[in-house]
Amino acid sequence: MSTSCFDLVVRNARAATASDVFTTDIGIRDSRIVQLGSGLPEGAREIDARGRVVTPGGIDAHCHLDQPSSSPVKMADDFNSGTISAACGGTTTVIPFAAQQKGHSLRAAVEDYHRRADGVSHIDYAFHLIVSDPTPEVLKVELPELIGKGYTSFKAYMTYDDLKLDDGQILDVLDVAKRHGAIAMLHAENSDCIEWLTQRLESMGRHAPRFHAYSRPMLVEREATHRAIALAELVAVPILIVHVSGREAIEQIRWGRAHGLNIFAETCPQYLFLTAEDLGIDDSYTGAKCVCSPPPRDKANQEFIWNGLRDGLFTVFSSDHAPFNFEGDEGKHPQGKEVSFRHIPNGIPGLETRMPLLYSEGVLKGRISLEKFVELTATGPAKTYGLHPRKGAICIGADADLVIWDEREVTIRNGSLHHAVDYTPYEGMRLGAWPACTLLRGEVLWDGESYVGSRHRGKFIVAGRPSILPDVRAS
Ligand code: DUC
Ligand code: ZN
Ligand code: ZN
Repeated sequence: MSTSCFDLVVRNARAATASDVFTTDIGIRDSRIVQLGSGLPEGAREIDARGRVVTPGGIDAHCHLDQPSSSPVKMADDFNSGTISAACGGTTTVIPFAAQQKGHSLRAAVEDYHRRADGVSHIDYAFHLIVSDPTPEVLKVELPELIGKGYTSFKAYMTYDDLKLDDGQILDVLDVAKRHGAIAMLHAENSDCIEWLTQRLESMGRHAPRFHAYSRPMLVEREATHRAIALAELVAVPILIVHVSGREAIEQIRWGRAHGLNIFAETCPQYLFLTAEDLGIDDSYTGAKCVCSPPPRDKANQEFIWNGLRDGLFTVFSSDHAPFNFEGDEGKHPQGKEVSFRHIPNGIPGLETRMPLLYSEGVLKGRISLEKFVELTATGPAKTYGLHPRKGAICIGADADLVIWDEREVTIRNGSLHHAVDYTPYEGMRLGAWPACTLLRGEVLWDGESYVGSRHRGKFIVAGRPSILPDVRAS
């Protein structure tokens, strides 16, 4: 009986990394990549990837799973359905949010979130924190302690009454990020402007979903983006602006960078493939399906986002999966009614479609290179959130998280997706690729037709210092 030195060899891969595309066999042992090269000895198992692109497993660095909401609203996906769905679309690591509730401790949020994920997740996961109540205890004790334990990123909101921080509070949390080596993610929309516009729209009887976009024009995102950059400049700390929707926020980020500031940015599929018209061109309620914040803009803004993906403005491409059903009163019909736009839960599903959409519309249509695709969907998120090079890389020592791509025609149908949400905003869209196989640490989770993974394989990953932060030795 021969004993192989590999548990698995992925043979003849056209391996794509953030810097190169090359043909190689990938030798895997004990969940990790242990050898790259041609003509590797036979493995205990073999997968022939001849003619196929193989990329690192995707990292969805902005998604919401089983995040508590105020009753009756409830997310449709928990860590079980959400992570199966992610795996079937080529994602092997998710970073959702442990959200502090005002008046409660941050530590309690993390403990609660572990109870929701541990033993349930099918793929690996780290947590971002959401800081909504930066008390002296949170700033001096809890946040530094949690950063030290591997929660090295947190989100701060400039809008939403139950989450938002004022400028002084944002300065306080940025200062903690600077001193303890974390990256702060900012949701940049001006809360007072949104409230003022919302009240005006409501007073004119304008309640339909499409007025959500009118209540959050680009100006409110532009102003808050500029303010977030100014606050970061004052503290002298890098920040990342999440879910950038179009030209005006991009211009602010370019301005910050031109002034030597370390401003990073994320965008999402909804800003490439949806427009404000998807929220309705009349007062019909189906537009509620595409209510998310910031709202999708227009075709011209989609082009600004593509340019930013191409030229390095964006480091991270995430789904911002926020899974609310359209039917039923737990989702987009709270209280079972067609409610005014201000009460429609914000968010759209997108975990499973994120990677195929960008591969198909970006790589196959010549808008971005394969290397850029890998950078945006895997390597960039891994570096930004302290998971690199264990995650987001095809290199010796990395976890064997891989996607083998099948360049075939696929029509997106919600019935074929694996999330628990009753719709997809991309219904009927025709793509040119879908994963033929998703591997997590050398185990097949998705074989191109079915989910074949076993439950509970997902592990919590302790995040390190984000590698996009300045070197500690330099400070
Ligand atoms: N906007 C957010 O900020 N989070 C969840 C979903 C959304 O639309
Ligand atoms: Zn947000
Ligand atoms: Zn979000």
